[in-house]
Amino acid sequence: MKPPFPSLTAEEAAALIQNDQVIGFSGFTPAGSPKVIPTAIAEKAVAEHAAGRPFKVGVITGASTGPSLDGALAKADAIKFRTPYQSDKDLRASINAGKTHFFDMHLSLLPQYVRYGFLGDIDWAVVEAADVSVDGKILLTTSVGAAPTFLSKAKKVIVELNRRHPKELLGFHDIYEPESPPHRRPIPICNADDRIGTQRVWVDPKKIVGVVECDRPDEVKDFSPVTDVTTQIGWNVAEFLAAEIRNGHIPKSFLPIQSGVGNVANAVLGAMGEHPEIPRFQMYTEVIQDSVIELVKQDKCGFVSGVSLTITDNVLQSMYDNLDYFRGRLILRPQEIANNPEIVRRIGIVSINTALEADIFGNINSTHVLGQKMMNGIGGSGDFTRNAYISIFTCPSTAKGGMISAIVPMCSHMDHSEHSVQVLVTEHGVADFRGKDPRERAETVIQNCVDPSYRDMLWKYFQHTENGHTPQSFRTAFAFHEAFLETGDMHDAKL
Ligand code: 0RQ
Repeated sequence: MKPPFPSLTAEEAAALIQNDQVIGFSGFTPAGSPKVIPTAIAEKAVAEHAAGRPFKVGVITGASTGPSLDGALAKADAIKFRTPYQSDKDLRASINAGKTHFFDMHLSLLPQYVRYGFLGDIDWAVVEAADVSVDGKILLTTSVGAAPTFLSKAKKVIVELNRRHPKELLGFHDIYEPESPPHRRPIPICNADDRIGTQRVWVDPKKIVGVVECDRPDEVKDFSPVTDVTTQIGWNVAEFLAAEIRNGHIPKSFLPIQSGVGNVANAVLGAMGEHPEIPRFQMYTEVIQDSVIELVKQDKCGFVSGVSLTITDNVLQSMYDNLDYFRGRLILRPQEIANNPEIVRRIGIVSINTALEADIFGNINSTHVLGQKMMNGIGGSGDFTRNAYISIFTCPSTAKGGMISAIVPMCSHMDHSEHSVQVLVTEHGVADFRGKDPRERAETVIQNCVDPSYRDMLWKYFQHTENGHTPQSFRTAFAFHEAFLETGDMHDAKL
């Protein structure tokens, strides 16, 4: 059936976008982000630049996107500013070269920033949909993200109707936007599987200027295969949680799990699925990765609430082939609900996120390689960590073939402080910080988590630095980083 709004080509849609405008794109990770319209906007930018005219737009999305959005626009030098998260190599290079203004935000805050007007006017919402009705009801696809807020705040809307996604997705979304203060009420979610909103997003149909049809898969990359190191990290997390059930810190019925993004997170979930003492559990998380779908299929995960189905094409297809099985076991929510601190604290989430770097006192760097280069962004890790029942960070103890120790005297950038981080897990073991002062924390981390080749160096740093409640030496706190920049090996640190 023909869509009830003017049918546009991607190029006709791109022609409507003017230099300096701000676009709110749907999507959260590559899941559910428009593909053909942003690529056409990038092509327009190239043509405008060739004609000697300026063309850059402000780009806001739910989280990261894929190569047809962030990649294409970054390559075309078409991004004026970007928020709140990214993971595209071309965009990352442009950000780290100081060419693209990027501000890294807690993902739960993005929709209210837009709603409060902190980011200025939103000229366009460009939203991927599985269906759109004549009265403006939009059925989203593989993510919700911040799309409802973009749709309500944007002056005009273009829908990218992606035929790849079936209309039977109706019922997999739960759309709810909180009121702004001083009128905000409690968000009525008390269990991971509570439904509180509508199945589709409503937008004033007068704002919809057209519909671009396409048939394009999401651009979710395959994960690296699990390694001995990531498997051991996963097993250490699962053992720790099993012990917490045994000793009564966690109820026998277990608590909802949040799990971060990336290769390590994927391996952790695999181990949780296999551990005999981890009971069937629910997830109240943000990104639903391949490993979660596997756990739902096995019924080890009884219900998952998330923001996006960040799953590879084959896994998504296997889900679409069995949608009735997943109905009632999986729900997609806006990021400000999925990551909401009020709900995270209320329902008692066990958060598991990945660190790039940790220091011996339990501070965490999730974002900046060697303190300077942006990797992806803080994402939802802060939303969950600060408010969790137990907050866990994981990481391999070394990076770059052992030349980098992921555990250093002082983090080169700090995203999560010692006040929010309760447990650190590497392939070597677990450091439990609860009830420990900074000196006790350092001893536990060095004993249990550090790679053996760096252990004596960190003991030396700690034991020769006697001063204060948190012993630090300004002279040598960054000796590990300096050594890597000078020789390519942190083992050369001069302590
Ligand atoms: O680089 O690929 O060039 O070798 O960092 O490392 O071990 O593959 O880690 O895929 O699990 O991602 C923190 C980036 C981990 C991710 C991060 C290098 C290492 C490699 C990646 P190469 P791995 P993962 C909710 C939660 C923030 C957002 C978040 C992330 C690359 O988990 O973006 O938590 N988290 N969101 O070699 C220099 C170090 C390093 C290092 C690793 N100490 N120094 N480089 N690397 N440690 C979800 C969302 O918010 C959407």
